[in-house]
Amino acid sequence: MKRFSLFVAVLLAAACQSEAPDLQLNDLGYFERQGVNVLVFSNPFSGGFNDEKNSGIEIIHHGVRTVQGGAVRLNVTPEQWDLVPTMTSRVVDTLAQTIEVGMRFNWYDFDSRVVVEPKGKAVEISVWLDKPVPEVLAGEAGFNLEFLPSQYWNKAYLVDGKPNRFPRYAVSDTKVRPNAEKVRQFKGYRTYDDRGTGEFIEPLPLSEGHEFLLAPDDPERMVKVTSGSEIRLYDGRMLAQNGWYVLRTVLPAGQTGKVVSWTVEPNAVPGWIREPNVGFSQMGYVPDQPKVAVIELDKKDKVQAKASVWKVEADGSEREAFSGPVKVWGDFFKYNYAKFDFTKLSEPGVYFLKYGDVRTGNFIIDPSVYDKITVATSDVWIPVHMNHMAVHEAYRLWHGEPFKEGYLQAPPSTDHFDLHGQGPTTDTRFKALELIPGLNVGGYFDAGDFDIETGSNISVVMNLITLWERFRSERDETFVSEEQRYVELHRPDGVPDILQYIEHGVLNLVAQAEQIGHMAQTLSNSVLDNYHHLGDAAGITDGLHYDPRLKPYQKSADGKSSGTPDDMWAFTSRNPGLDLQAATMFAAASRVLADRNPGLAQRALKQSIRLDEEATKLMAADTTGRFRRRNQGNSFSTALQLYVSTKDPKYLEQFTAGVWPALERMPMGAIGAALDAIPYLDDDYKEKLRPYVEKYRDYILSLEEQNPYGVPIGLGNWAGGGQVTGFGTTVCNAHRHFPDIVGKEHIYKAPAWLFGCHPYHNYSWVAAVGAARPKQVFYGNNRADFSFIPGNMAPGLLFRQPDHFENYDDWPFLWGQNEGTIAGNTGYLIFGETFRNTLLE
Ligand SMILES: [Ca+2]
Ligand SMILES: [Ca+2]
Ligand SMILES: [Ca+2]
Repeated sequence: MKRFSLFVAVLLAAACQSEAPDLQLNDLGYFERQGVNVLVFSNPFSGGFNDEKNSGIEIIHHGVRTVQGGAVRLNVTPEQWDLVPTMTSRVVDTLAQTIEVGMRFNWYDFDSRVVVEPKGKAVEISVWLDKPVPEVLAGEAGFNLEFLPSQYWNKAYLVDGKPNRFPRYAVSDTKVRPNAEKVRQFKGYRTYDDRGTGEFIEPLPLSEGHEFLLAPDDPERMVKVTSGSEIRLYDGRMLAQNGWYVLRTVLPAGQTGKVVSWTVEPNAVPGWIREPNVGFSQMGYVPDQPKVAVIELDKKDKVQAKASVWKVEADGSEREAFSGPVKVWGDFFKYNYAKFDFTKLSEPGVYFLKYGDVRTGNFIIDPSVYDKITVATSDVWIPVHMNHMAVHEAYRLWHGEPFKEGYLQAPPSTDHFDLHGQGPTTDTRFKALELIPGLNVGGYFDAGDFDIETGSNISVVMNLITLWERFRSERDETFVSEEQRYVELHRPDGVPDILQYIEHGVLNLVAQAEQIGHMAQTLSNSVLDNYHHLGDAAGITDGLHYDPRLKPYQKSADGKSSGTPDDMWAFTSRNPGLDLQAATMFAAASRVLADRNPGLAQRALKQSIRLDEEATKLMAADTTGRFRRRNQGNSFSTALQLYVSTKDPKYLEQFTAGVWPALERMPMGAIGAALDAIPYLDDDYKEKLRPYVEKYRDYILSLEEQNPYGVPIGLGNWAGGGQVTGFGTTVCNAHRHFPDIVGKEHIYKAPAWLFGCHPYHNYSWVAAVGAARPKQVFYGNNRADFSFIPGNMAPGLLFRQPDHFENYDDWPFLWGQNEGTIAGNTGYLIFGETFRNTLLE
């Protein structure tokens, strides 16, 4: 009997395997079989932030993008600022079923080609050279392919049959080599601090051989890689926490033609169908709102006719509370979508959904579910991002006081690594590398990094002012002492937190205006090796003034300075557009801070008037037109701010002269700001706005045709969470002012998306906010701990060409999907408060 069933099983397995189709080139230009997608430079390396672990040859394996970075690279484990190849050509040959990509490293005048073609269930990847590897890169250039650590760690692998296990943490062997042998990094910067040794670190291989079988213990992750050349496995996390496991073959020196060839066979589970992703709001629902789950389905999956809602009773038992039809919505990119409407269910309680074999986490129906959606952001995320302060929470130190040594003038003609640069002059009274006094006060860390991005900080203060003026939240859960440079979370101190947060932002910005004379672009790192810092911000620099007369790492006798060139720099090229934005913000801040901190309010108003005059003159005198063009966008909303602050009718004229043309030119872009003006203008203005609100309603309805979620879904390399909160705020305001045009049912779409009703998985995008399952990992400054900072809203759903959406929740390191920014998260606060107040009306 036993023998018989084994025999049948073998027969069945053989039948399945012979039926499983081979990899084929599809219409979208990648190789496909059920469970396996092999993409060849559908996403080329961009070079902007360099290696983002999003490019080259990629494999989406049973729905998860577990392999990327396939390309000729110059390092055993490339870091984010190592050189990436430029794609010079990409030819998809549908007849020959091949994809060929040309790659070039300009700096080294080094060209190569990679050809990928299907061989049954595998692909053959070959590297071709028309000229030999340049001598300086011999032994350095190789073909690399990278595997996602969180999907492989603790799993087994076989090398030429010998068993091994992928390490959970980076603990392999390294060697050091002289800096002279280091391949150039981005713009000539260095990602590492060599501590005076003159040497860089290179990881040594974990294993080497000709046949690697990865994850034989996990059929969804199993991949076989074979080659006539030697393949080595490295752990990229040895150099950078965001490194991946790298398989690599060094290109042979002095050879041309086909120099390396690999066969890569990703296993496909026979008959695999992706598990349905049932999207619902992890925050739950208020009783009278629409309640619609969106179910994301494999196109090969059969849609179930019905779904149900189950109630968890007070004694722990479960009963079906509602059952209803599932309606097919249709295809959107890779998957098929269906909706399940359970609006009729309104009794408060604890529920979960059942669709086929899927049982979701639980959610609540109750009038109070949205009451606390902004609390984690305002009580934790915002204060944790306060610069120049020590931030404590109960037993925990989030960070000590950073940058005690202050900021130096950035030298002219500095091409920076975080999208900034210092122009040919300083535009200030300071010499290159001279200390600019008084800048180490106030301000907010930009995002997952620690610079003070001036534009973002201006937006933050404006967002906080908007919050204060619209909602007057007196919430006091944070102790802030600028004198002690000390913040303690969850300790009320008698002052509304928002006013303290506004004050903290203004302190830095007003110091910039006073000390520099205008707004800096950014206060940022001078060296790349501390820009990628993770952990306590107080340790980024040594806190001692840089003295070039001392040797690096040497301290002065008085202990106040050091020879380590780690001090932060102020990038001070003047941009009058930024000065104007600051002038608007200072005007608003002066009215909000007048009672709380009259001295600071006066300083802000003085800078507002001065910057406004100077910047206006500079822009008028500008013959190149670059300032005017750059700053055309916001003029009418700026005029509104100035009108509210000063009541000067000339600003009202400027506003009305700007708003109507803007509404004609970009109706969806301008409507939010136009609605914001209603409380300050007369009834005629509101009536004149009506047809534009009707257009906006049509836009809201058109989104329901565009995708199954009814919100704008961004396709950029920074996911569109901010677009969704902006949309949510505008829909709420449109409904509040024109309820006859924009019905209340539309206001619930943005929160549903934010809290779990979206593609890929159904976790809330906001850290620690959402009942059963908020996201677990974010790209905060604690990302090395695979953690989060509560209240962070992730950008969310990242699009990868040509048809893949993703949001890793076991790997925090892709900023485009998991970072939070100070402007974005204060935008989330505005959305949250607007939504909550709209519900109350
Ligand atoms: Ca930054
Ligand atoms: Ca407080
Ligand atoms: Ca220093």
